[in-house]
Amino acid sequence: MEKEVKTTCPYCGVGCGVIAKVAKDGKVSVKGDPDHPSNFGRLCSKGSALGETVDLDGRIFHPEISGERAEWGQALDLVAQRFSDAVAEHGPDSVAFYVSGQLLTEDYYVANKLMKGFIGSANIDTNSRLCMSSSVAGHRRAFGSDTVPGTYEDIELADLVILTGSNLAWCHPVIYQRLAAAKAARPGMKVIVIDPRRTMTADIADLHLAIRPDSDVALFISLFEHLITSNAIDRNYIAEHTNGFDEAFAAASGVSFNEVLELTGLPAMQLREFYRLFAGTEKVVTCYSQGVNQSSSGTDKVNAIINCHLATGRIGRPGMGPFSLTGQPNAMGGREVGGLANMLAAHMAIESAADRDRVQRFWSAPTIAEKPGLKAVDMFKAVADGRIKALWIMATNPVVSLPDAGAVEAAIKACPFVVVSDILKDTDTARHADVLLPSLGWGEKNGTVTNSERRISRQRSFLDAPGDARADWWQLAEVARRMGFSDAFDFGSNAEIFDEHAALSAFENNGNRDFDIGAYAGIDRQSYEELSPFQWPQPAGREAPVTRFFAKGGFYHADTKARFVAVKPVASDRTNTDYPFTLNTGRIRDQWHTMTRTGKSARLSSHIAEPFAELHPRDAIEIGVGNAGLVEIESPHGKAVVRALITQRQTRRSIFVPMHWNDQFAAMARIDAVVAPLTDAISGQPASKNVAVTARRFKAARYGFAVSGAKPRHLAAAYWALAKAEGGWRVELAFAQPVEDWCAWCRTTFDIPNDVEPLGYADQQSGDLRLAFFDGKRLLAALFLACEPVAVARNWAISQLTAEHTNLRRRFALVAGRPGADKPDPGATVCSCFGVGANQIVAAVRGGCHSVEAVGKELNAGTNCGSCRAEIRGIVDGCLAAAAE
Ligand SMILES: Nc1nc2c(c(=O)[nH]1)N[C@H]1C(S)=C(S)[C@@H](COP(=O)(O)OP(=O)(O)OC[C@H]3O[C@@H](n4cnc5c(=O)[nH]c(N)nc54)[C@H](O)[C@@H]3O)O[C@H]1N2
Ligand SMILES: Nc1nc2c(c(=O)[nH]1)N[C@H]1C(S)=C(S)[C@@H](COP(=O)(O)OP(=O)(O)OC[C@H]3O[C@@H](n4cnc5c(=O)[nH]c(N)nc54)[C@H](O)[C@@H]3O)O[C@H]1N2
Ligand code: SF4
Ligand SMILES: [Mo]
Repeated sequence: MEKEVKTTCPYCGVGCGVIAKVAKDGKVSVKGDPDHPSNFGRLCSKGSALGETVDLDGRIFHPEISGERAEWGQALDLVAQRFSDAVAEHGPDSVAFYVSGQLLTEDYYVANKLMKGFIGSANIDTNSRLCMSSSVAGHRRAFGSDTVPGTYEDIELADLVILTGSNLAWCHPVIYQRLAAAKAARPGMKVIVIDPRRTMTADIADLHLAIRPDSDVALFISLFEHLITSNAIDRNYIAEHTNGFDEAFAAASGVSFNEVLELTGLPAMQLREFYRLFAGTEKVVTCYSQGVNQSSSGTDKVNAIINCHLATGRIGRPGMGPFSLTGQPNAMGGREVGGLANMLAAHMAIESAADRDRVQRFWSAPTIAEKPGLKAVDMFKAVADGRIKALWIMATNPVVSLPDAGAVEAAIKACPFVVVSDILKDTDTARHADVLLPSLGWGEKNGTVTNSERRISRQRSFLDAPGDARADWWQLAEVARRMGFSDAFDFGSNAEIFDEHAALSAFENNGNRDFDIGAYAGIDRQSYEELSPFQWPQPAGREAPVTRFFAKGGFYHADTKARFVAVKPVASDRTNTDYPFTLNTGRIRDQWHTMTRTGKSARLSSHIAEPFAELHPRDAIEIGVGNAGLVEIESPHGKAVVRALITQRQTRRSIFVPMHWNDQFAAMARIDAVVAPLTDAISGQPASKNVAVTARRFKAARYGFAVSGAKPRHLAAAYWALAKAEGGWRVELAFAQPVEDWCAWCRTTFDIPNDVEPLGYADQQSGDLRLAFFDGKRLLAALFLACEPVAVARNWAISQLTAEHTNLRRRFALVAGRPGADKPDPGATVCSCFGVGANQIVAAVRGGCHSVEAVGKELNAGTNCGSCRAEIRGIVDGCLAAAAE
């Protein structure tokens, strides 16, 4: 039976509404929900490809104990027993949960309740520590609460939008689309991008400030000082609603203009232009993300930004305010339930005895955590040194995503008891689980998530549970019952959990806490099923909804005033000449984190199919690596080997490597193995964007590229990077030494039956070798080898997997590695929605399409989700510039 369900995208914090359709044959397709107030029907490339990622390949269907299939009862008994034993023997702080901003609010609520109120420890932390904790800490210092004051609409209403440490075009693409549309409609609107790298987001910028890594504090305190000295501040707002102005001003005045130039590395003219635009524009929104949060000065960066908005009174009014863009779909929901080790439920403070008492009474809990628990990086240090005896990891992949990932992996291996709840059987983390529990994934699970603008939306199921998979909240509640807490965890559905969460938010609140959704306390199952997206706060009995905070003060410090925080810049320490490069890590457009879902889509994998290091041309020359060569990046913690991508977008001595690749997709590209476990002293957030490393050329005796219908196994090569492709898989390869028998290597790797003869071509002199294996008309696998990076047209080679090889000529053409004139190589995919490659776009420009719109008309490229429009513009501009030379 066909069905259509309204749900929410499980990827980024934009929180787009999605309509999922299941066809009669079970095929899932998605489109944007035109009625959802966050995206109004828009989706990005990842959201559009959701239907391709819900297959059951690689899923775990049954609980496993030590790798053996088990019944739920057995597995849950064992988990409860081992956690209870550890608590009995070593105390509550000997156990820990490491959870995720990708859990639903209901899952998160139960996890937090169990740990803080019933086990009695605050050792529950989450991957949001790596993501939002500097923003949370900055908000709490300034506002007395973790409040995002504005809404997405403010970004459209602003006359100046500052994007700092945010690659909005790739990471929050639908907000980017909304911004781009607003700017197109109102060309007077200005955009400033602050990022050491020239990203695709900078494409929309009127001003790009390529600041030195971690010089944001210097930049914003100098702006603060300028606003004051040029009298561009709102003295009334400061007097009525804030404290600490003088101290902050004094700290800012201690830094001279010349020092700011030195620290930021910016030309004076650019700095002055930045000051002028900010001072002269009333409607300013400053959006920030990981370039701000993931830093050893992350919390100070947040406060340096907020100081400027408080000083000008530009907060909580339409088109104005600081705006922390949350990363994960439910980073905000996790903060609401108090999922961080230093928070309590419903935005209450663990440091407050009154709050602790309130939560304990509400839960009728036997105990309540008395002090903050271990923050993620410290939690895994405690796992490593044996303080944690039992650990439950849920919906996150720390062996890939935590800094010093090699040490994290070793800690997990050495931990006496590790439970992992995931949807996949093989992840870098799941493979070390003592107990592996199968969870429901997107499309199967049910609950709520909160996006960056405090909007709570439903995720609804439209697919059956695969095998024995069960919801994360159910797993937690079952363990809680087995630990002896039956009454408090007697939840029959997620609606009941949401009801309790809403009731707690309103419990003895009286307007003292920002997070209040009391209007939904007592919600019945039917209304929960039908729940439309809404923004908090929604206290019981209030008529007009409040969508913004703080225009008229009303902060959550005891005196209701905001605090200016006196922050000082820190100079980046690059004195160790053994590690002269700055490694910056982050995201690419079409992959999500550790690729467990987006890695399943051939379309998404064709945008960038390999891990890479973006580096400056002069640095490339210095280390002797050419384009498409391989680079080895090393720190005292570990190594990675990735492809060189030489580009002017990068500044000297800086290297950008994506965070996504891991041991399932590459030989040695887990970049967090290289990242040092340095954190912000206040928030505990790792500094993943500024890591001291060396870079050198990785010497290979042979380079290779292969396509294969079957998934390659036992990839015996010094370098490999695997990606899903239409009709099979693609692999990039490099070998330290030539292999003696390439044919045998292919048979093992690509699972070629012995009776299939290879078709081959070898040039002894150049070292070129091509091997192809056919089963009748079908290509099973082909390998292309050379002493230099292999130049074969990738997309053409991939298309051979689904082509019919009816005659010998076609088969030889493949071995020759040459696309026929009838089938030119489309080039690397730019538009993943319509599968349009770079070469096709170049051809269209040469044929007279001189704008992104014209290319769209000709090829459809960029006309669906629009995520690739910046790249298309780059190609169009590049071709036109080349033609003009
Ligand atoms: N495609 C895609 N989208 C995603 C995700 C994904 O995995 N893939 N993940 C989601 C999640 S959880 C998150 S947290 C967000 C992250 O979203 P973003 O924060 O936008 O993404 P990042 O690539 O991590 O980093 C942003 C930028 O910070 C810059 N930066 C580095 N150092 C500095 C600095 O010192 N100062 C400044 N001002 N900038 C600096 C980097 O060069 C980078 O371009 O994305 C969300 N959206
Ligand atoms: N170097 C570097 N490191 C980083 C970052 C960076 O910029 N640079 N960014 C950091 C940030 S901001 C983030 S948010 C983290 C993200 O890092 P992770 O959270 O580790 O990444 P994911 O791949 O999203 O992991 C989610 C896991 O949960 C599983 N899963 C999916 N759905 C469900 C479900 O419904 N239930 C359960 N139980 N499991 C499920 C997936 O298969 C996957 O294994 O990475 C951080 N690490
Ligand atoms: S912007 Fe893309 S990834 Fe983010 S929620 Fe919307 S569709 Fe999903
Ligand atoms: Mo994140």
